[in-house]
Amino acid sequence: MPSQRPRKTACSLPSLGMDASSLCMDTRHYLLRTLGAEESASSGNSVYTALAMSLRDRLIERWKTTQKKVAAENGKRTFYLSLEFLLGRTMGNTLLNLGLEDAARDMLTQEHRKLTDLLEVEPDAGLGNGGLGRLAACFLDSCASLGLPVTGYGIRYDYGMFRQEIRGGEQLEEPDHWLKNGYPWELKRPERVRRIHFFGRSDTYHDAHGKMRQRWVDTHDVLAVPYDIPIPGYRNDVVNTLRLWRAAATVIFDLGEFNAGAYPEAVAAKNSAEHISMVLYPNDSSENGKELRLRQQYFLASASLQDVVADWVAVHGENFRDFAEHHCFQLNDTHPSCAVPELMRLLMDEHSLSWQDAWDITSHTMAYTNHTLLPEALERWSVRLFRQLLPRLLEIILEINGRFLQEVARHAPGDTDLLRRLSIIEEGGEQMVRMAHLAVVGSFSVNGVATLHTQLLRDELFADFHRLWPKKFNNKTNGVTPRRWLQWANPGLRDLITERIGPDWKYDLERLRDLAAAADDAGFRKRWAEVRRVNKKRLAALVHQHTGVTFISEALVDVQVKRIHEYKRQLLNALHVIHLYDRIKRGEAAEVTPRNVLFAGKAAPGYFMAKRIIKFINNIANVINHDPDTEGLLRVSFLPDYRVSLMEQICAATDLSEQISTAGKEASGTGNMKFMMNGALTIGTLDGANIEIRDAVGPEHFFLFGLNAQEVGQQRGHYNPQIYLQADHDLQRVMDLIQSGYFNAFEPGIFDPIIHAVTHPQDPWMVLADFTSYKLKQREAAELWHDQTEWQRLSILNTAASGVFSSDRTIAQYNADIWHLKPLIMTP
Ligand code: T68
Repeated sequence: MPSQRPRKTACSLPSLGMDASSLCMDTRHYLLRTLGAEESASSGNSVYTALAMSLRDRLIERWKTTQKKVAAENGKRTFYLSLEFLLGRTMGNTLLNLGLEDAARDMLTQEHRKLTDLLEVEPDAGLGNGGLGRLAACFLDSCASLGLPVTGYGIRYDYGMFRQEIRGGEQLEEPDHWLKNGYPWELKRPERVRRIHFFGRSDTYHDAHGKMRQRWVDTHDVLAVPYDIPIPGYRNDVVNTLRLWRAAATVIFDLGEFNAGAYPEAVAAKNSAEHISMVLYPNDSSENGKELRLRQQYFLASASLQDVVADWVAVHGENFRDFAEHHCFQLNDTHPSCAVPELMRLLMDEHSLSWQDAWDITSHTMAYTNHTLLPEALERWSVRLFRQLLPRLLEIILEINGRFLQEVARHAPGDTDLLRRLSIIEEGGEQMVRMAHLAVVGSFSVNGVATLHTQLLRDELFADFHRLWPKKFNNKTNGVTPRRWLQWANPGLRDLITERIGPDWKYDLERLRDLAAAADDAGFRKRWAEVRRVNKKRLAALVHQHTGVTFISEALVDVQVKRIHEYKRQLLNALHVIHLYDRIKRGEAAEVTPRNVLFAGKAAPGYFMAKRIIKFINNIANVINHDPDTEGLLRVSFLPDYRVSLMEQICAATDLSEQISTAGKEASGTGNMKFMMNGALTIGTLDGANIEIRDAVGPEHFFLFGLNAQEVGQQRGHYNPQIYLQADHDLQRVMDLIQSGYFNAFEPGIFDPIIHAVTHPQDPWMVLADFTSYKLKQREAAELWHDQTEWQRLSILNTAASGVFSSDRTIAQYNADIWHLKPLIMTP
């Protein structure tokens, strides 16, 4: 019999059901057939994984359709380049966005399991430090929800942000092995691996047409392997992609060495390549200048740009004429700004474009977001390191700078000081590459993240650039995704809001305005307070479980959670806590409003003062919580291992949100928005987005205190903390108590650095300058707490005014002013 080739059959799969029984069938299938678990005795972990796989199937269906649609439309696309994506957990968000929450709950109920227990199995994907990384994650959610074709590019770190333990009041760092049980939300794409060059040298040669060209030779290469995570939009069938790169060796073993018996040497090469994506740098506001960090930065930029260029070439061949019209690269701070010289290199060295053509494309596709004004956080890399690690890139950077400075010199002949200030290369000591200057010169758009911050960029940090190119600069006030931060984190409030104003706010958060009228409805206020009370009970249980501290029921929940940094002034809050304690001790207990003060946050492992502040807070908490005089009046706790999934519980249960940075130092803040959305009142300085929060809710509904940014600037150079100490007797008592060793009885001297920091005229954060006005505002807040009618009214008004802080608004503005993408419309 002649062998017959099997007939080709069109085998299209039926769409997956979106009801509880389809979900149940699939989850059982994965549990029993893929994971090989015993149905009756399967662990939470296997059930979690099986459900995740069933959900992933439903995501992949929509992912494919979205990708086809994007290809068919052949429109412009944006690529969000970020060293950090702080995703947190994914299952809840997937259920919410796909509309499968009830189906999953019903299915699990039938199995005698609780959804809430299952969700706790998932480790947070902690691939970020704080605000900047979480912003990237909120933006991806908004882009997908608005149907914008935006792809995230990042690094798949084996170890994310360290896990924080508190022992004896001090921070201990433990590695975060978040992948140890596998990660069901990613798909490896080995067929799209890219090769990344390091070291070597730049070589001049003549091409086939006799043209003189450059190429990068004798390189040590590393492979970049992509892992894709689906990013679903909110109930719109759009699924975008977050592509994370993992480093791998080009050859697993050096066979020569291996055969010669040098096993460790042979394996070493593999290890050194894989180190690149091993661990996230845990610094949130200082650059550390480590070579490995620069390797990570270039690795991300090169892999992502090669990926995009390869897709272009596959469709358009070597014709790059329309490339700029089809692409935008949004740089999340300067961390991925190697993208500027790297795109130049790819276009010139690998695709034969002229300098001018490559520059036209690069400078019309790059857009840069700045997140900080702090000088210690502005990235500078030594020219020496660049020359060694990325010689061809340095050559291109020097050429960009040379051409740029020539243009400046034409505009301002003879102004050598201006050239020195604007140069991408800092001269003087060791030559350094100023990454922010590289990003500004190479981008068509530069934005800050809140109105004040953008103003300070224009007037101070980038004043010379702003005079040169005023139109390049724009503001995009940050936002947060209302799916995770209101709907998911606070289902009680979500349902109450929907009952009152209907469901439209879920698609347009500005509709929360309609809630304002309900603030005057006593019945509604009561239910609002009841939802918040339930949330607070849940938080109290969590705090008790992890710290042993028992919250006072019905007391004001006063919260400061964020990275520990001197500019964020956890110390100011701590001094105020000591003041409250002092009032209790000196017989004013009757005037002290019962309060639970909650702190949480991580300190960069090398940041001595931040770690000492953690110890200080823990010692204060220990003394206060064990003093019987404080019973029912004051509780203080430091919740360890602050992360996205903890904030989901905290923000829904907070009465008073502490946003107390030194004015001019916090670029925006985004925690402030999460608290407001959930009905917290804010006590804060005129800094970052606090200013816009106050404008939105009305100045009379915001506890404002402290110096403004201008006043902070004016004090610089003649700041004298002694004046503030002498003027406030309460402050003197607080400082005396600390000085007396009251909070470090068996640890002599450990808080001397703190006393020194706040009493020294060089204190850049001016903690004592703001103490008195802070104390008075805290007193106002405490008094208002006694008027629960008014407090709940303001709580509702805060939520009602929070619509503008949706990241959907932010992304719509990025799109209108910078990206100009056409939204995808998915037809069923
Ligand atoms: C934050 N920056 C800003 N940086 O501090 C905050 N830095 O005001 C703002 O709201 C937020 O960005 C979003 O715009 C950061 O979070 C970092 O995490 C970071 C990481 C590495 C190096 C430097």
